[in-house]
Amino acid sequence: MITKVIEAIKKSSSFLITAHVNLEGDSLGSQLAMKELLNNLGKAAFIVDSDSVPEHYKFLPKAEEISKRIDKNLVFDAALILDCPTLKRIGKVKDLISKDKLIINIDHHVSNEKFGQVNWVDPNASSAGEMVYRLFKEMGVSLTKEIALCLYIAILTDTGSFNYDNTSSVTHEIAGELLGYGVDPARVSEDVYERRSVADIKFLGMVLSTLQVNKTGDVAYLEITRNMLNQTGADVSKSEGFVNYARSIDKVKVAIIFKEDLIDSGRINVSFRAKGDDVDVNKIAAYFGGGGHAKASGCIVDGRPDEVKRKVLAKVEEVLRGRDTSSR
Ligand SMILES: [Mn+2]
Repeated sequence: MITKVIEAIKKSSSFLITAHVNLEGDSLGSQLAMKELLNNLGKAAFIVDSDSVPEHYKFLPKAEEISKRIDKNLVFDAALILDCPTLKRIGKVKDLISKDKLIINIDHHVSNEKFGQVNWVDPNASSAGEMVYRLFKEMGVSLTKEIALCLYIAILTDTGSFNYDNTSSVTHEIAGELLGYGVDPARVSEDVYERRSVADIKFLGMVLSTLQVNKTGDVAYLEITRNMLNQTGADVSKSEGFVNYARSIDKVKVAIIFKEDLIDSGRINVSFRAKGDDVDVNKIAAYFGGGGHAKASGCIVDGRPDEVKRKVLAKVEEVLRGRDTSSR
């Protein structure tokens, strides 16, 4: 609950802020805004993330202050974790959080495991950014253009530019208010979506050429191999959103992208997107130990690429044909 979060914030004086691996718009925007909120309340706060800030998000205000250093001597009272359904998702930063630390968990994933002492999980929120916005309002801290920009990007990216069904009138009202602080939507869209390199577009072309569709035409999937990254010189963070090309095909209900893990070749990162209300892909991801939202989820599956593909596709077919026996 938000009130418990506010209490916990008031009680502590120094905070470690972190979010999930594979940083994107929501995790970055919500963390940067959170740090400003805490600083404005006279608290010490620093952001440490397991992964680096992707090149195309480095324009975010104070993004350069985000550290990757796992310094075991860091002193803080509470760890504030944003946009993470499980504690494991924070990656190496977990090593900084000893058992005695207070964990404040703020998230909007329906699959959240409530791993904190204080948990505020709201699956109806469009984004972690929207939840941080609510903290600003509840705690009476005023926004600036820079904070508004961070929150706007969090909301914009997590709603697929206000296209997904986590978009509500509230989302638009908040976005409208944020624009009032001087955020320029055309400029933001250019910064976030239109600063691709030639290598990125060639990479996209290569990924699209792997497109396959099942016999019934309701499952479409794409593949990313390490080889493609080596060949094009592209960076894997640029594949955010590629899965939506598979989802955009008429009659497709489930779109999947299989990404070869960059560190461990024996595992595949699988992302799911659902279209329409027939399939809850959070349940499919959960079957493989992952999670997320009903319309967007992910998991990591151990095995060779062809083997993982076969297993995952079989499960998706089972759910689609209503033969799912694993509901839990
Ligand atoms: Mn999010």
